[in-house]
Amino acid sequence: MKHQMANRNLCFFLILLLGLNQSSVFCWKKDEFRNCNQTPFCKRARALKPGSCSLVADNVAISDGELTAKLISKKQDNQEDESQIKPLILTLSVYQDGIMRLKIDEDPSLDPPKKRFEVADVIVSEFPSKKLWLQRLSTETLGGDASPSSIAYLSEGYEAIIRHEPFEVYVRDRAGNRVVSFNSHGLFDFEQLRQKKEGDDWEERFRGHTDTRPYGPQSISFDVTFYEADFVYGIPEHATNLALKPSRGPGVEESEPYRLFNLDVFEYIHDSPFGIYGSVPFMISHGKSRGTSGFFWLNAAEMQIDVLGSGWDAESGISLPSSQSRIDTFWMSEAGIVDAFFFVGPGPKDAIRQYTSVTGTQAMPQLFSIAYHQCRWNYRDEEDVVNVDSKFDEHDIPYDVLWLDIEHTDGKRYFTWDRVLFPHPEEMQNKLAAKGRHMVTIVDPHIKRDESFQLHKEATQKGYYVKDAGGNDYDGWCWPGSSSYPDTLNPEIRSWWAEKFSFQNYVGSTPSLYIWNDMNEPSVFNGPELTMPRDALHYGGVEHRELHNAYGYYFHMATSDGLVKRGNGKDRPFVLSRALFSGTQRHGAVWTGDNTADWDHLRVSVPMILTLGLTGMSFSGADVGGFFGNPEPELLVRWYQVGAYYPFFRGHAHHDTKRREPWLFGERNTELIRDAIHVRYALLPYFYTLFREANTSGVPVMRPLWMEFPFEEATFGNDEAFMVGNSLLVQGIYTERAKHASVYLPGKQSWYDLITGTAYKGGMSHKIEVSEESIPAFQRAGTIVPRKDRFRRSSTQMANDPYVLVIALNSSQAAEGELYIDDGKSFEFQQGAYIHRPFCVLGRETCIVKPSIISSSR
Ligand code: NBV
Repeated sequence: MKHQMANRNLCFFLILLLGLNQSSVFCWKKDEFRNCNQTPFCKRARALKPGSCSLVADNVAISDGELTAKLISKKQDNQEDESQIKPLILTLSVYQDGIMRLKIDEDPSLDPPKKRFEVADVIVSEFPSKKLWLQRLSTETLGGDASPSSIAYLSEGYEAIIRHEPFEVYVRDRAGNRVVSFNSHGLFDFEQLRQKKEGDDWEERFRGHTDTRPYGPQSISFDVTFYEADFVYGIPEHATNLALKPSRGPGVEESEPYRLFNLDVFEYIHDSPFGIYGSVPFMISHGKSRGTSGFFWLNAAEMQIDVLGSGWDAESGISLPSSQSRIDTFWMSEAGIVDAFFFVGPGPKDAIRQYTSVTGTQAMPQLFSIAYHQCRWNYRDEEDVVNVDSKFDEHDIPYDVLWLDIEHTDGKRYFTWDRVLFPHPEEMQNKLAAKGRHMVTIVDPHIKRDESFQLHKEATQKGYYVKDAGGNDYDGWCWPGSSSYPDTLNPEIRSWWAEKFSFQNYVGSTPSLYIWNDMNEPSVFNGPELTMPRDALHYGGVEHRELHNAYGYYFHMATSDGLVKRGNGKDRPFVLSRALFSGTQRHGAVWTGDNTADWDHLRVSVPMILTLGLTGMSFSGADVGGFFGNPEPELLVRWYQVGAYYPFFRGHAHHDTKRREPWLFGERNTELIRDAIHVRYALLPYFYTLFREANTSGVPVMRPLWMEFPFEEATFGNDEAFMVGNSLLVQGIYTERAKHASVYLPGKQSWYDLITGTAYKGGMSHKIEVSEESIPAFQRAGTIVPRKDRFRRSSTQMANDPYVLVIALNSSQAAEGELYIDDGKSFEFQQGAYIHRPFCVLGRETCIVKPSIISSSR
């Protein structure tokens, strides 16, 4: 750990010493993290040749409404063959709304050495009831095949097919066109658990760390093909483009596969397939001729995914049914089972609705939490808090939440206060609350191993910590020094953890205090790749390698449950988490971690947030201003102007940076930042309405252009501009001293500049003049955007202010929009205590209000 800290300090020291421009310096320690070649399962899988899978589907039948089969090796009768695998069990089930689920696991009746881990608590409880009971299978020989295929009904327009030999699974439409397929290139490989034999060396070593790997190799890999696809997107979290570039193939500069492994990456760079804090194994494809489809692999072990450039399989001899465009991908995971979901789309919003019907939609946030947040590592003491708070008022800048980072605690013991710096925490929170403001404190998962710390004593006595490979409480190094980590995979431990947030247990907390979970990948300074060893043990004998990517998810879930419990289930929680996994959207907000104050990071924040949105996580943002380094005032202002449209809007900075509250850069810059924040406050009713849409349908608040204009090819690769809902288009400015921006405005209708009202024609690019005052933003003709135009100190104080409807007529003089209102705080909206009003201005046609909008008020 000393070494780690020394590195971090050295990195900053170098920056200071050299006085270099931040944008040209990065201290990403590539060598601290494994690449594919240093990761045996990845290296092995990447070396597989198309067609190497020798499995055939046998005993294909219907049982309990599902299709079942055994996957047997063709080499079955060769008893001498060491590589022979035992039959695997396959089940294929179908669900309402075009969802197919494929599971492949070892056969429990053949006594594998261990039950492989199936990720629990991610699939929503309602999902199983959407299963369609399969009744019939037709078995036919398709195309030029020698062996039969079994065909099952999937939905109105689609069928699920399992080809027996060679084994392949796919979805096709009724016209016979394929949509998504699995193992079409014969790359499926499943390393079965086996007893260790003499001479087997299963250990893996990396930079002085040894992984004992007591169960040996257990990886899984396979290929997935998307048909009629122009691009693939998704699989966050990476700092890279929205449309995923191929990682190998002819003419492609071979790169690492996209890695999904939750890691605390110090000073991550702005364009890389390396894994950072979160993992969502959900990919979406989109193309102009067919639309969208999706594939999700529910698996929490390390995953690596290749996007294969066309022609990668030229020598394989495998030819797939013709498709204008096809994108092949290759998925590899260290452990777990195949639990895969195929989504037919065909619209972008359909695919997201289908995915979120499995993993849940965005939790409805409290209204205050979608307003502006002010954070810094650290606001030093109560006086600092009072000053910052009053300066916002002095400068007439609204804000809703003030954050306290790790230094507010007593020696990094979470749930405590440094009583010298923060002697009156309740009073401090109450003062903020009097202005309708809130506070957030940080609670990380590393618990200080200090005998006099009650939380540690209790966790030790109850046996609530994650264990090391030897069965002792795992002891790692983090901010407090020697630390242990609660095993929140266990529901009992989650509920114990949740209790810690009661007002009685969390001394000094008040109802206006909310929580921030950081370092929950988990980050361990002296662990391999700065995380927990893969052979550490969890509840039920689950190895850390099997659930690593979901560790932070369970911790976030337990924290969020804690906030619900403390208010007797009345108020919605607010918990920001750095680590994330599929389903995180149900538990709160996320942000993109420790970015850097440079233009590239400002630019990449947009595709990063868009990608999170595509995978159901609407409530996300990036540190405004950049966490590391000191932004030039121009960059800071531009960041506020883009950040005002992030679903989660928070300014934050590292403790080594200069103070950067909005009023510290001269009057003009203060004014510009104030204006940017005002834009957000004015649009709060619109944002809140969009959050409700995300909450009911999964469709994200911030959207790629192609989600609204799915047939307009010019939008598919555009990740510099984005939509907020269906009505606003925003173009970020990512360069210094920009005078013009080229903005593509899609669709046949016009667009109106948000500030000047100037109309622009849709379906073309415009060279727009840019000033320092704002970034280009437009309202689409034919829409109505609700706003509140009176500025107050906080969103809470705007509660009774009048609404303003901004109506942008289209060429038929018509427009429509909607407004969602509830108490902004409680769960009563779930009982119908809300108003959801559609608006519509009559043009020449009859005004038809979307039937999906239900109005309700008690
Ligand atoms: O708690 C300190 C920081 C926090 O400010 C930041 O937002 C997190 O992403 N934390 C990481 C730990 C240290 C980072 C160098």
